[in-house]
Formats: sequence, C-alpha cells, structure tokens
Amino acid sequence: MKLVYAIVDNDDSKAVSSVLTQNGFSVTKLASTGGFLMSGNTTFLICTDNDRVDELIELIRQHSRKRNRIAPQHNSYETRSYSNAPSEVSVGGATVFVTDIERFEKL
Ligand code: 2BA
Repeated sequence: MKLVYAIVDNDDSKAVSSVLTQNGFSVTKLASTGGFLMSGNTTFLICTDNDRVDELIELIRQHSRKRNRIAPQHNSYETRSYSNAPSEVSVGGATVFVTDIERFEKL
C-alpha cells in the first residue's frame, strides 16, 4: 500500500475531493499553508493499493490547475536587501508525494 500526499490549491480542492471520492478513493483533507506564499492550500492524504497510484495521480492532475500568484515581499537579512516589487510565481497544478505504508490497520 502507498500513502499519497497531494497539496492542491484551495480553489481546486472541491473538484479533487469529489472526483477521488466518486472513483472509490478514501480521502482525508487537511487545511494547510504554503511556506512561501503563506496562503492556504489543501493537503489530501490518500492511502491506496499500489496498482491504483497512477490512476489516482492522473485524476489529481486533471483537476488541479496551474495558476500565477503574487508572491509576498521577502527581506534578505544576509544581503540586507529588500524588494518592493511584487513578483509572480507559478503555483500547482499539484505537489504529490508517494510513500510506502509499512502497516495499515482499521481498529
Ligand atoms: P508555497 O510554499 O506557498 O509555494 C507557492 C509557489 O511559490 C510554489 O508553487 C513555487 O512556484 C514558489 N516557491 C515556493 N518556494 C519558493 C522559494 N523558496 N523560492 C522561490 N519560489 C518558491 P508549487 O511548487 O506549485 O508549490 C505549491 C505548494 O506546494 C507550496 O506552497 C507548498 O505548500 C507545497 N510544496 C511544494 N513543494 C514542496 C516541497 N518540496 N515540500 C513540501 N511542500 C511543498
């Protein structure tokens, strides 16, 4: 079994949640915050059989859009520099981590 973590934009969270549930995946949603933009995103935890991981990732890919967001201004203490200019970063579709599950139990 695998545990998949998928970080998606909040605006895609409902669509991702619906399609995964409709396709028989069990899903836990966590409210999370990106360390760079410091804005909310959604982290999905999905435990599934090895042979469904590719299908799962494809469903997430199809329902997670790439977006441009304005990054906050960052101070650099090392160089004592400060940027006033807002800059854009590309966010998503989704950031996905796949990990092994050593043991899975429902008690
Ligand atoms: P954030 O940390 O808020 O990052 C939002 C976007 O800002 C990133 O999009 C990336 O384009 C940019 N970015 C992030 N860190 C940066 C940095 N140090 N310098 C310049 N630009 C930076 P994505 O890569 O699509 O990531 C979306 C969200 O997924 C992230 O939100 C974070 O919550 C999560 N994430 C991405 N990569 C991760 C990783 N290696 N480990 C843990 N979480 C990750």
